[in-house]
Amino acid sequence: MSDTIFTKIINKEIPADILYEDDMALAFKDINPQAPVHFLVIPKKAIATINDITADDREVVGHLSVVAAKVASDLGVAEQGFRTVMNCNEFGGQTVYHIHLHVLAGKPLGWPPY
Ligand code: IU
Repeated sequence: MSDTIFTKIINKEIPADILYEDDMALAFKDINPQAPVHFLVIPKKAIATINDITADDREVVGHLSVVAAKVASDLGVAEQGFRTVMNCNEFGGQTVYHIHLHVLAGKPLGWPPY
């Protein structure tokens, strides 16, 4: 797949407000927050959509939730609660084709999301 802007963030070619990084994943603040706390957790491996995840990606994809909970805890929002969302393709509202877990927190969130 072609690189997205998230590859540039991973490679530190463009700045981002990074909250956490390890060998598999990166978490950074969303540039256009939809809640008082809104950050993204992305794998360093470029996977375009949920549809492109394979069995070999189980560890890295599962790790995204581990990082989401850790960063939420570090930011003091884990106990109140938060929402994770991974959009897929056009109808899912995906705009950046490098999978990412949205983590939204800091206020009671409405449901359903429309
Ligand atoms: P989506 O699920 O693909 O729609 O989410 C993409 C998100 O990436 C969206 O919330 C953007 O605000 C966010 N984002 C960002 O944080 N930094 C960027 O440089 C770009 C998009 I482009």
